[in-house]
Amino acid sequence: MKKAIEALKKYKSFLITAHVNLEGDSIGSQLAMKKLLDAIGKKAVIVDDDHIPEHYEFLPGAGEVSNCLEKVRDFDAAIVLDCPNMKRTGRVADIITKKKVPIINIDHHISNEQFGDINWVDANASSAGEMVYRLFKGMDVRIDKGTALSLYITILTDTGSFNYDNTSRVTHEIAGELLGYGLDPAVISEKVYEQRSVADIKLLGLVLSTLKINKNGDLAYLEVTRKMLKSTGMDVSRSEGFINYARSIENVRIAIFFKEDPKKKGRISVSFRSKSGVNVNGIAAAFGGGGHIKAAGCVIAGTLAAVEKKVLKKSEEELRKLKT
Ligand SMILES: [Mn+2]
Repeated sequence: MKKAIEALKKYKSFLITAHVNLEGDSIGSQLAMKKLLDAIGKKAVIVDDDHIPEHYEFLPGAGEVSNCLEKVRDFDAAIVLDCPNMKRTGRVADIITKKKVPIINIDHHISNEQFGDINWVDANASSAGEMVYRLFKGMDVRIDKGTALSLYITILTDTGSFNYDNTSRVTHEIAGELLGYGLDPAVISEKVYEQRSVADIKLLGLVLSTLKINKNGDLAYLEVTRKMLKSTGMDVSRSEGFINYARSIENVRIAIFFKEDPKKKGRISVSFRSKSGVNVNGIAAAFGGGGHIKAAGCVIAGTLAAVEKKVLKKSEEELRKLKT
């Protein structure tokens, strides 16, 4: 953290980015980071491969996030948030590596590959946003209401509304302090979680109808196909969170969500969630991905059926290992 602070003070202009498939933590931590840099008189621009999902557009500053990668201005350092590796930034990775500027890697994924020139990785942090919060404190920069909102969103969403085991007394203390800036948790929750369209719920119905359970009843999986996305007119990002239905089934220890890539045929994104002590980071890592102990992901080339076969085999092995 000390080295990250030194770098923020040293360089003058920054490119801030985060992972593709933007969600609460990646969006909120970037917006708060930009506020921090603005406050200490630095130039900063947020550049992402993806667009901000509609239900996060209410966040202050969300409108300034650039997706025009070809128009990226000069910058003398890059800040990569919430990414275990550079690949996760999508096309932004090229822009940064071509520039050969120092990379400041700030992340809380256990699978982080220490790809930066400065690597501040804390797998115990609830969210990348919590780490940005600590920068505000460490650099003695005042948090305003808008920043408090962005930071609160990072913790709220990455802890699954304070349900996952990255939730601690400290997480609640920080969230409590942030609410003290005049935030209304019920209003925020409604904005983040209760803006679903009818098509969202129809997509959920289609996805839930694919639910399958293994023989032992400890592995449940779901899929979303290109056809489902097309018939509902939905973006794959709208299926974020559906996997929790599979995990919520009694006795299930591993839940898997297979997603056909709507942009590229023959590419499947696989999300893993676990409970009762199963480490899915290891399973995702076996396929070139990673994440956290209880939430991880990877991308595998192949047909849905072929990818499912491979991943289910590996996951069953992992579950068997736990029993012996
Ligand atoms: Mn995160």
